[in-house]
Amino acid sequence: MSKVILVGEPMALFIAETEGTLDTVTSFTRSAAGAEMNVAIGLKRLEHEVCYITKLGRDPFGKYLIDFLKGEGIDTSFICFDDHYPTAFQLKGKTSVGDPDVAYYRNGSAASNLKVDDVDEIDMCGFNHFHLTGIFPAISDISRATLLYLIEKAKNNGLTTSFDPNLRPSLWKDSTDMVATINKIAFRCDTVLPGISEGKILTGFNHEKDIADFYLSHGVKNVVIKMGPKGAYVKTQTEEAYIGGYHVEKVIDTVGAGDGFAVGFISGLLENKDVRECADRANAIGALQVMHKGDNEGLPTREQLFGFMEKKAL
Ligand code: KDG
Repeated sequence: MSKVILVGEPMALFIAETEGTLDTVTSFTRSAAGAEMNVAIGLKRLEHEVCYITKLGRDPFGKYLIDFLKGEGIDTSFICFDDHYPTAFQLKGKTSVGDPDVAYYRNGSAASNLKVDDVDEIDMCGFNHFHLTGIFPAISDISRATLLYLIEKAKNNGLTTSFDPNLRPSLWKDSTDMVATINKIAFRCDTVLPGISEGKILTGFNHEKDIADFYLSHGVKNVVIKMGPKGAYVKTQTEEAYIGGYHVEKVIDTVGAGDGFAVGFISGLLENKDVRECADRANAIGALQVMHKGDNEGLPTREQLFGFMEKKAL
């Protein structure tokens, strides 16, 4: 199996026990969130070796998250701690319709203070793949510089790269900066995985084929556009396909579906599958994720994934 490295900001996550606005809910369940961490967990459950880079505060949330990551079997040897800045956390509402409300407490967090100096000794030799998202460069100028440094380091070491734009407008100074930075990063990566509405914002085009062509013309090799329940559209220099989605019994929590999708596509690539098979696997994990509460609880083992995919074939 392959060795994957990721960088991101993990957060303690408090999920509301009851419906209602976040200021009125009195009871929450704690778990863990963070787009890149979700992808790390998913790839590990599919038996790839995973190493996750971040900075945590020396506080109870930092202790909780490092123990959680270790419990998931993720290599934490490149995680550093900060004595002054706290670990981030997030509140998430409970809802039966649409996306839940979220509130972030991550300004001035330890991860937003992860500097180039903290990562320059990391040896990427021996890793196969680097995955990143548009959240980490949004949390501070420091994390943005560190991410750009790590992308170059990964490329210089011959790693393949994948990028999920994961647009979070509330984390950016303005949308011009968001679009310019996200596209600058996307053009440096082999595989780009936008949602259809993100693709429209980032390129100004409305149709998935034009969005894909925009990225292909800037050097991206695989453009994979998430189309919600309809599945995915994938385009490379030589092929294109629409891959239908999986039946979802009941949507419990939409957050983390894109991370599950990324897990499916990346794991397929690492296992030398054709892009159509990668997109099919991506759709399957996206569907499994939305049927579970929490950001990473629905991410399957190999057995669970292939069992679920087989049912569609019947
Ligand atoms: O993709 C899931 C993420 O949205 C969630 O885990 C929290 O990283 C997060 C974010 O910044 O929204």
